[in-house]
Amino acid sequence: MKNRILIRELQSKLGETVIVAGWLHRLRDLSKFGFAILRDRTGLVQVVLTAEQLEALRGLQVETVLKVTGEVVKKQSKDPNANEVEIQATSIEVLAPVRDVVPVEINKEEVDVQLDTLLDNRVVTLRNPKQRAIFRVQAALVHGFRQYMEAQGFTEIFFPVLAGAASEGGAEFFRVEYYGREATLTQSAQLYKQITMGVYEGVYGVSYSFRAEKFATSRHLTEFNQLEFEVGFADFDEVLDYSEGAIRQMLKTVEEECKPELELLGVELPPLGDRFPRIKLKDALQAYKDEAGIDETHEPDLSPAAEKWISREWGPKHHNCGFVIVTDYPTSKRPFYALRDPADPTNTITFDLIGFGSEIISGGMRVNKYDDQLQAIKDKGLDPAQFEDYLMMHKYGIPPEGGWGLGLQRLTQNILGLDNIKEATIFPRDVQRLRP
Ligand code: AMO
Repeated sequence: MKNRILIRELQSKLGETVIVAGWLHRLRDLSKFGFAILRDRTGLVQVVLTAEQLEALRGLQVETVLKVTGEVVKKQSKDPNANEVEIQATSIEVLAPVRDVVPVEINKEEVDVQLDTLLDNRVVTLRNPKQRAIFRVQAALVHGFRQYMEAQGFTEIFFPVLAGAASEGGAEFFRVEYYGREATLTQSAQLYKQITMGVYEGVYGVSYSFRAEKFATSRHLTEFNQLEFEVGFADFDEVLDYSEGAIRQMLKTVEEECKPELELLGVELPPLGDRFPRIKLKDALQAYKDEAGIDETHEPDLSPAAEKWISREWGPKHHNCGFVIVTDYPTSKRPFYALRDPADPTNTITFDLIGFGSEIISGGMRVNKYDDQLQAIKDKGLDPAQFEDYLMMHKYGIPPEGGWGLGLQRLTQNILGLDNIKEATIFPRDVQRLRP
């Protein structure tokens, strides 16, 4: 809209006549005069209405789309230091009327409804400033990821979503009818990012991952995004360094780009310490036993409770850091492409990065020799014929390499302290939900 000013910019327009546009967030009717609170993508502003203007707005529902022309004036306030502005309206135009009462109240600080109601009404609940803020933070995380990867000189890849075979093994994949034969939705970009190691040496991308999860949990979606990364000619420590570097940049970008959003959400980002602690799985389980008194030392993985403890208590206490890198997972728990430890084939050179509550990254070094990969596929009970294209890269030479995948919605959930991952997913899909 020509000459439109964003609400965020009004502060510098004191005394000027401006045009603003947005949604009628609230109407405060004081009978002889009143205020309209207008909302745009940058915030809220109070519009002072005359008796006639108020009368004209009385019949309108909240969320009516308005164009307001008026003078920017200093807002009357009891606090002499308050520096807010408001608009003295000279004209108000309805750009789009609202047909029905909004089904849930979205103009309070919180949308005070159950999660399912929040999501059923996503079309409008997303307009609440706190809901909106969550996905601004998410966008900044991705922005930071791209900034970091570009600064390393790596190449962004756009991975396919339809594939002929499942990429992570297991049964958690969706089948799709594809011109009379069966295709799957990719569980990750794993096979494709590895294939590009024969060319680009360092790649990254934002992928769509689909998992036919059997149960709804507070940390699992059936569709989510992974920030994918793969690098050649690098050793394990370098792969870990890249994961730490990316997260540091991502949180820095959030701080730079999303100050108002963090303030609105009342969130302080997790501590990052000097270096993310790196600990072997067996030592992490031992610490959990020694310090938290819970013995899971016989387990091949960290339980959700152990993940929470190590990243929210152990990491902050010992390293002033909410991110903990756990390494050395057993071969039985890792996929067919995980490189085995030459000193102990029951162990893999892999890691999970536990980020302030739960696992957010999984990764490690990969098998890069043809015979080893063929054997590993067979050892996992998979059919090598399904992996013909993938094995072609091993046949024709890829460097020693490693990488990782970061669950975007998990990271958003954890740094913002949201109870359920669906709150960190703009249009979540889970076992029950396929709308809106
Ligand atoms: P993995 O299966 O561990 O590894 O997934 C990587 C990261 O993605 C997130 N994640 C999920 N988020 C929401 N809902 C789910 N159902 C879900 N499942 C996983 C987590 C997890 O850490 N190819 C490997 C990565 C690699 O080795 O490069 C992979 O997909 O944050």
